[in-house]
Amino acid sequence: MSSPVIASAFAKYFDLEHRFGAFNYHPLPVVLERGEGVYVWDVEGRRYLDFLAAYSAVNQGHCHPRIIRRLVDQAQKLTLTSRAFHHNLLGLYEKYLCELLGYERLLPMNTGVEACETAVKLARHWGYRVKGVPENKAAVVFAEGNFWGRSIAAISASSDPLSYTDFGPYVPEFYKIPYDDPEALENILRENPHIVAFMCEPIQGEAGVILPETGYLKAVREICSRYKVLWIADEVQTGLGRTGKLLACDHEDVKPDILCLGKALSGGVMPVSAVLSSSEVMLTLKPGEHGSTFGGNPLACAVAMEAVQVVVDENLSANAEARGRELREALVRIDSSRISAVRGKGLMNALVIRPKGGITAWEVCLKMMELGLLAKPTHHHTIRLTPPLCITRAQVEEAAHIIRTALLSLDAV
Ligand code: IF1
Repeated sequence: MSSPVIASAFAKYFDLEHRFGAFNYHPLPVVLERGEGVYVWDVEGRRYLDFLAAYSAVNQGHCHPRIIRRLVDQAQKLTLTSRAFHHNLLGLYEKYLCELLGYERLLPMNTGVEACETAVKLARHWGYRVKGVPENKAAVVFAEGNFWGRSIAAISASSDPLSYTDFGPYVPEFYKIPYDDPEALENILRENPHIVAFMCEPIQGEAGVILPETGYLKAVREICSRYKVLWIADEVQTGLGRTGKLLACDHEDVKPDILCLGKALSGGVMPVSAVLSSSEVMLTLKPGEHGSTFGGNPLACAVAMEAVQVVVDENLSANAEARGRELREALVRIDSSRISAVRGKGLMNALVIRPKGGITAWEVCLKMMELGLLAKPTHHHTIRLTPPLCITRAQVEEAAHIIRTALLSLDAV
């Protein structure tokens, strides 16, 4: 923290977390208390452009008035019935999202990791009941560099030692192949007839915004179909406008067998996730075989319908495409030897920092914070730049100016 004034104002909040919390995060030293659109404010009233957008959960912008109104209205009416009873919004919500995205059926969950885990369970079930895989032999293939959460299944699929070390034993029959490598996929499917699914992100997020070659998703689609293996697309982060299309898979006009959504499905208001698929896959589940107390609750259904309709009504996909281009153009114009790469699609972007003179991506983020922009470094010196999709051209310029100023002021050191 370079400013002692801010540090002292934040100290009591840091101190409480330090005394009573778990240390499983390393946040930037800022304490936020309010958000609106692309902006958030700290407890001292300082305003920041939010270039993390809660890891793409706040695509619609903070506290979107339509989503909050729907949340409050529904909260005053009915919040949770459990799935022991029907309620008046679940079917409407399922129909709405299925028709919008071209799927036959939807299964509601809460967090992204639950949606992904559900997809894997569903694929195993389909493997036994439809594909004819022998008992307990079902295998699932994942792409190296994947990230789908912190559950034991998710870390079993992970290739990041930080995620899985000392949390074993792991889920068996999970295999990892290189990302963006159709040949590796074909090879493993050829070798093992018990593979039921291949799961991947259309653009890898946690791995550092890794864009596959154009044609990869089409190849994955074709190979999976040929080997009668389900393709699971994890669009928890890339979905709902983030990459410039409603789904990132739309860039290659391909449709996964199982689609996982989360994050922006609620506009960042509450955890809402979903798994979509065909009847053939979804109807292998019978009562009692899967579920969740909160999954598909009335509050979530109301909020999700409104949140997705906001993405549609406000043309947020198109805005992501246009503003993303402007952002990348502005970033590549910055004349700083600290930038080693700029990449992305729509508003899922990465700025890769070349560490030198003791200045890493972390220091760049601290400097940007001081100048009024919040972003977070990930592995490999990559700073993720993923603002809410409602960002305007002027706000992109404001952000680019801050990023430029931060980099150049560090150059001067
Ligand atoms: C954290 C990153 C983002 C996801 C994809 C499923 C999930 C996620 C593609 C699980 C979650 C998160 C969680 C967040 C950090 C984060 C992240 F930095 F790891 F890479 F978004 F960019 N599939 N992503 O990205 O969803 O269960 O969390 O709702 O703090 O762990 P969840």
